[in-house]
Amino acid sequence: MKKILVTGATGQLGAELVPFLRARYGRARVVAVGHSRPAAPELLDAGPFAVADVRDGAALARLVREHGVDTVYHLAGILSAKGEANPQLAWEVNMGGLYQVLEVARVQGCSLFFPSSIAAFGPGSPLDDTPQVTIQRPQTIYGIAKVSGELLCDYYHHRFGVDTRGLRFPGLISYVAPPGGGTTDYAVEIFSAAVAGQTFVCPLAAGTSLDMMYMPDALRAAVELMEADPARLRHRNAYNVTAMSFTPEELAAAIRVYRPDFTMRHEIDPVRQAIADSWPNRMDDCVARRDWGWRPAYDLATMTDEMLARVGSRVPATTAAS
Ligand code: VAH
Repeated sequence: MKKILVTGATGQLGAELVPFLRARYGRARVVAVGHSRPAAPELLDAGPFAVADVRDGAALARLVREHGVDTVYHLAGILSAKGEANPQLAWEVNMGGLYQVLEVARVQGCSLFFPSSIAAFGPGSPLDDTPQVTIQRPQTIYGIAKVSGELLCDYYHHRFGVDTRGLRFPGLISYVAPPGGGTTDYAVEIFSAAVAGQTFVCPLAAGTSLDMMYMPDALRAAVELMEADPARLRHRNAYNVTAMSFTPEELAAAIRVYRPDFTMRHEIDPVRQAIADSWPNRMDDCVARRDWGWRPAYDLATMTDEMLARVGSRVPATTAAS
């Protein structure tokens, strides 16, 4: 029976992956690990929780051993824009933490999920229909850590037989836990402004197209990859997966279908704009669709409809097991 440990459990993805996994495998079978105690009491009350710094390999090894963990979803990390403010720390946490987790997985025989990102691409990568295998020379510390992480996870698979698997996530859109310091955060923050009837101040320029995915699809993609027959996986780290790609004005138009009075203006954040300009406009995820049957369930219209309803009523996520 699976016993799972999730690092970064209080972050945007972790805060929803933990309840999703607990609904699927059982509350006691999912250990949530955060770098600090969560504000949300439900994360503490709903199953095992521990505080640990992912750079502390001994602490991680102890948690894995004590709980009999066989699968790690390693989500802890510093996102793209925040990483540019402190690249040394971002490298220490994102790469140092991944190395510690890989060593624990190697020694204790765990499978490992690694969340890569569209950030693993950069100038020189084809930005339209970005293929599974292409040039990857990102210019952010976050992206450099992602592409290095992909290579290190593949190394641990081929050299030591560790069952490492990863996804190149697009921007994730959710309403449970706020994103922190990403370039795609605007696509989350816009909904709070729309619901509050405020003009949204968009940090990215009109015409900036980015891949995006609604959180329920991201949760399902991670679990479906980890449950896939390994014989079908012609790639390990990491698969392109996407659901939609849009510009800020396309997202604003989708919101106006439900909120006709919604208004937006632009105040460009040069750091986020430079990062966004280096990322794909739209990834090609046909290899994930072919190898393990990836299919998104949400598009721009259905995501917008649900986000406005949820942000409007701030109901807890009902991310029941699929
Ligand atoms: C970021 N939300 O903006 C993250 C993600 C693809 C974007 O990696 O940094």
